Amino acid sequence: MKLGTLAACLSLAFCASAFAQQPTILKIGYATTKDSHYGVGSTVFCDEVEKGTQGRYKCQHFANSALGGEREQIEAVQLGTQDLVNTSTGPVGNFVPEVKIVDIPFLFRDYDHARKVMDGPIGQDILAKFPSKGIVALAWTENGFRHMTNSKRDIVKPEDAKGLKMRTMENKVHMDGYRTFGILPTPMAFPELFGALQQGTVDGQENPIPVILSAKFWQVQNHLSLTAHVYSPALLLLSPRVWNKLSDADKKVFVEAARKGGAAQRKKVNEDEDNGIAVLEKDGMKVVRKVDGDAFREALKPAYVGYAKEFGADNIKKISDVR
Ligand code: EAX
Repeated sequence: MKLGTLAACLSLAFCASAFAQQPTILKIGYATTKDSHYGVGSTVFCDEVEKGTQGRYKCQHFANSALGGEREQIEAVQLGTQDLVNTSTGPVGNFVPEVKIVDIPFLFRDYDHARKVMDGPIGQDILAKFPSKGIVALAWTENGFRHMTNSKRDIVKPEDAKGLKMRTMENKVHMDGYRTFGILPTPMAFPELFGALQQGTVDGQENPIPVILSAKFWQVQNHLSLTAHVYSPALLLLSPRVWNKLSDADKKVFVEAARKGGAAQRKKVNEDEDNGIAVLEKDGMKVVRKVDGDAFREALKPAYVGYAKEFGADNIKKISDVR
């Protein structure tokens, strides 16, 4: 210890900080703002990790896709150049194919159903598939049920969506399903989406209310239809480079923190669903609340033939049957 530090040790606080280990800073990234659902969930996770490790681990937040699109961020987590990403499942199936089944449109009846599946054996088994692909899945978080927006017209039934060029996530399960609605799916990374809507490269997009709010899509889209055509799960993913260095006790802290983060994120999704639609309306969006869900489900039937082939009809049924 330097002499100056020794002198400073006469004051207890200084002394403690002189001996304290420098905290490890974890880079965490997500697509939307810090006050959005992803930011709220990530903040709770980070606070819990900091508390549970007595300050040995802290986070640095990269909101608003500052570290790139979700696919890029997942790749970076896999490589270890980024520590954490709180991401939708959009591109995740390209890394861990077992995830794809939960991206099937109209698979989940409502939030209770979706959350029960994710928290139950089916969802937990999927999390266990990640390590063999070089990623650690700490917990399910949540993006929310996706709704369609566009700049052309009200969408009540699939015929209204026909011919609309809609940005989708880089997700084949979604794209196969949306084609049956008559949409022309255009996959694109999220950071490019606002500009594409603004320039009219695409007519529309689909995202949960918290994302539509946070990304201010009301500035470039005037029609919102509450189609809730697919549940969009999300995940808190950690780099194995970090995980493998953690003690067993710290691993527990991280997993428990991720679960708490996920719970907070879901709560924020609920709040946005409850209050956000009126906000979007006030901001100028025309909202279609009464969508012909049966017509959309009927249109989707041909896609389900493909889903059954790919995932097994019995596996899909196992998810539908969860009550
Ligand atoms: O995860 O790409 C998307 O539309 C996602 O829903 C968004 O990035 C939030």
